Amino acid sequence: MATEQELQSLFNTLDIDFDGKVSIHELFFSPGLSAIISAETGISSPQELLAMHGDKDGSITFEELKEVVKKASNLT
Ligand SMILES: [Ca+2]
Repeated sequence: MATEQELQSLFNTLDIDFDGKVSIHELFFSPGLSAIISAETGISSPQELLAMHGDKDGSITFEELKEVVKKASNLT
C-alpha cells in the first residue's frame, strides 16, 4: 500500500531525466524501486506494466501509474 504522496516521491526518484515519465530504462536502472512498483501495481514485469498501461513511446506517467495502483487497490 502507498499514499499518493509516497507514490509521487517514488515516481520522482525513478524519473532520472525529469521528463515526467518513467521509461523501461529508468525501471531497470533502479531494480529496488522497480520491485516496489511491481508490488504496488501487482504487475511483476516492468515490460508488461509499460506495454499494458504506458504510452506509445514505452514510458508511463504518474497519472497512469496512479490509476494502475488504484485499480490494484493499493492506493491509500
Ligand atoms: Ca524519465
